[in-house]
Amino acid sequence: MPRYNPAVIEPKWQNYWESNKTFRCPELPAGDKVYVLDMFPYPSGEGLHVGHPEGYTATDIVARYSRMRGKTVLHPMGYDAFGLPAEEYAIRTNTPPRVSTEKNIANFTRQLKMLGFSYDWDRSLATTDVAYFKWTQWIFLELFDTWYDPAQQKGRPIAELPIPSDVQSAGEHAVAAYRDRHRLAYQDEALVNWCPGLGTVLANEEVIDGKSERGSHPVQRIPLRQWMLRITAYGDRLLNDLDALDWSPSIKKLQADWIGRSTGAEVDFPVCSAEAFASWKASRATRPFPEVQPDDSIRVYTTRPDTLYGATYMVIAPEHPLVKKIVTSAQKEAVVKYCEAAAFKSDRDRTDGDKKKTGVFSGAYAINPVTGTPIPVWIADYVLIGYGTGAIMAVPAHDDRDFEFATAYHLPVVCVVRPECAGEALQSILDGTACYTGPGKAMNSGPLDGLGTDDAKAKMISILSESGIAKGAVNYKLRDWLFSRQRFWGEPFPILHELDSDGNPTGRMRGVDRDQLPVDLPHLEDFKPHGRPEPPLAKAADEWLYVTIDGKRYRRETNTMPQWAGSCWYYLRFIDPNNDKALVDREKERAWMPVDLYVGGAEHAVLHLLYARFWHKVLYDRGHVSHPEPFQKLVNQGMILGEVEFTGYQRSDSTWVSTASIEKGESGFVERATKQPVQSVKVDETAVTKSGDCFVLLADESIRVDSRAHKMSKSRGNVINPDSVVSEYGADSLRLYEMFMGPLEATKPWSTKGVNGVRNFLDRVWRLMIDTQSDTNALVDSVQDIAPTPEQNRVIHSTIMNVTKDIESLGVNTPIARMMEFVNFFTKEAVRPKKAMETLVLLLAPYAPHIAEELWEALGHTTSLAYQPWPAFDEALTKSSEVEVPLQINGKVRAKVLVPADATGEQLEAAARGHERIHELLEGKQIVKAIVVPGRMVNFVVK
Ligand code: ANZ
Repeated sequence: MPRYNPAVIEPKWQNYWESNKTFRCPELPAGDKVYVLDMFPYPSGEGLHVGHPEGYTATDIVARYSRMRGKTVLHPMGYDAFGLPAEEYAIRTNTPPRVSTEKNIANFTRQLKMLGFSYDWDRSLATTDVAYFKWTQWIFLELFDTWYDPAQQKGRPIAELPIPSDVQSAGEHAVAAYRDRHRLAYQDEALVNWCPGLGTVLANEEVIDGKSERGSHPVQRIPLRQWMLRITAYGDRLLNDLDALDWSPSIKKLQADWIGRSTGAEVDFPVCSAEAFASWKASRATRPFPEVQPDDSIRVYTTRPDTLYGATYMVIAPEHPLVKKIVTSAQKEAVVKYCEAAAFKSDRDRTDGDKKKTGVFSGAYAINPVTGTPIPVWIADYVLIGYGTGAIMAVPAHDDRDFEFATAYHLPVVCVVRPECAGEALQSILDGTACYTGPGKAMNSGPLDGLGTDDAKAKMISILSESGIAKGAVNYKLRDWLFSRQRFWGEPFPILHELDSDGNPTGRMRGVDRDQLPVDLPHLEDFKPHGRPEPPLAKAADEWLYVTIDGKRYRRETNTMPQWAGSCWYYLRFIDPNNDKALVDREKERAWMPVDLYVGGAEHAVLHLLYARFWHKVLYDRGHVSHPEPFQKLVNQGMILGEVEFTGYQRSDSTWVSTASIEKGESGFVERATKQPVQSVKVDETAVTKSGDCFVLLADESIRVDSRAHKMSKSRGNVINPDSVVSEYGADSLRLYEMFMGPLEATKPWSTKGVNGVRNFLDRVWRLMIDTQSDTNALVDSVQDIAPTPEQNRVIHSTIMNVTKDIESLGVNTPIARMMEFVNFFTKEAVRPKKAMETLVLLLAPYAPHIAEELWEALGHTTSLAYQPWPAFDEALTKSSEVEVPLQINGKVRAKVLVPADATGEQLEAAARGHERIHELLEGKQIVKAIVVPGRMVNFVVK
């Protein structure tokens, strides 16, 4: 085989690895372990895109490198295969989702194997495997069997939940209901986005402006009985435990913001009726207001209890249970209408700062507990029912949203925090014509006056707590996790609902006995949604739907779990994929966890990682895993954009205008000088050249053009298919290129030219060792079994050192440049010591494993290099033995001298004085001073 031919080499080594099970990982690590994990893909019908191999190559480099460092490496791959596309495909084509899913998995596996990743394929799994989701259901039962004990800060078995005596005495049914209310997996009426047009419930992300993202059908918020997971109980631990993780600060912040812990107070405002208010007003009575109805207090959550004196009105969410109770007959019609309209808006729309705030007066008043003054209670959808208490005290002087609302509805604004600023800015805040949200000194606030914001908050809480009106409170943005979907292609819940003798649900439920798991999906002919918010599994045959245990009849739960479920614990199953006694063997779990490196897309920075951490903590509390966190180090790979596209601009006569000479006109761009419109024209990359920071036309370098890379998308037609890159350049070139593009975390544009560049490099590596004239892989004559020269040694050792250091810190792009330098150097050497060539092959192996194995074989080895020791370096040898030092006279370089790298100052000065040219120049001059920096420079200051 004369030339480098990846089409032959790559399948050869893939077969070798597969038949020799080269990357099979032992059950337990021998010595140090490394668990290197990729976020497993959803096997879509489109196959892999070039974004996938980016992260997978980086982890493969780490896995291969670690094996060569003698570590036992667990490096598995699988598929997150439940989900909507397979089900929609099923509806369209009447293909069972399992069939299309398996076809897609087969295609993904082919592509991943084609790229030479060193996975232990014997551990592969899909979340849709019945043997896998049996354990997903098992974990659900564990969540169902757990309550959170706030005192111990820990999930405990439901059997250990203390039952209050009044519940106990109310009977078995009450006790069961009490337990159900405390489980980590519980059922609740949740407001869901119901889309009658699509016949399904949608996630918040799928709703835009009150319409479904797909098809633009109206979406309504309706209460529906749903499964919820009590992730909020773990809010503090999910937040605090971030500290010890080796994750980027930005990802930690995203998680922390999502959890959104805030501290403040809950304060009760007694409601008074409109009549009581009217009579109070008529009598011109002053404080305190007598006729409160203490039963109907509005409890608010505030982070600024220091501003209570400035609360001039209140707002309750349209869904708040008090709405019906307090609304006056005069206001009823308007209120009902308003609340109905609010039901069509998503939380995102309601809190969108750009949208106009709306609301309606309830007719009722409440008493500000510190001023004793009645303030109006409004209903407005900028207050969400799901946050805090679903009601607020509005302080328009110090809260932007309240200020905007008060301005729109002419409600009073009372400044109670004096900021540090002065002049007009201060005056408008004091007047209530501007809002100030920062800290300052309390004013108009009775006993708080003069206190700083933090002190004022604390004092207000302490004053009000004495009379039981307020207490400190913590709130989270994090909501309990809505865990059920009205879909077919998901894990069935292992839950049975008890029926009475008439076949009606009694409200009691039980988990499926664990020895009856898995609960497989029923066979369904018809997957179509039926226009009611009832899951498709309800259409299953009675044999599936109804179960009789000990003479009692039950109906199975017909919701399915969301796609997130399977990805919450797959990393545990990889450790012990065939265990049919437990989700994972304890000893193996202890040996392999936590994951040492987890790499995946930044789009999973919040939900997947938070959900998986939550499940892990529950499993930890229940004694199934040994470590409180699953993923010790996390890296998010950057997005790969399409090729850079160039755009130039032309006048109507097709002459070019530089982008420097155009500006935005009323409709599109115009030439600045003439204000005439210009047309944008796509310019081919061969017609441009780089000039400084910009691109210009090759034909006329005064014409600048725009350059931009876009997200890859089918509609833009800029998607790169890994199959075609591999068939044209080879998998090793694709792998190498994806790393060469730049730092793993950066967003980078694709460049086919760049792939060609790394392919040329691999061709040069090949020719460095292989005689391309021979029929076999004979070595070129210059490769000889001979000791390297000192200079060759310097290149070898510094390359090893730099590549090693960079891989260790996951700088996977920079080692390639080092290897290129190495190849440049040895290409010029007449004699290429075999040792040097072997070193290069071993360094290259994690990046381009196929060519590396082939060359390793050509160098005379008979086994795979996968477990060859990684080359060692001697730092002393990386330094050049001699250095060139510039010699200056009065700061001007006049000559250079070669001296031993460790020459002392005196030796260096002597060498400088002895240099022929310097000697000449110094003759007859008076040397005022000689400045000598060993290894760096000599400067003679002369007169
Ligand atoms: C009075 C106040 C005065 C507030 C002030 C802020 C500034 P974070 O920090 O995000 O937790 N709020 C409370 N519950 C709400 C709900 N269900 N819907 C919309 N807004 C709600 O925000 C807490 C603040 O958001 C609370 O503090 C409350 O307004 C508002 F100068 O109370 B504040």
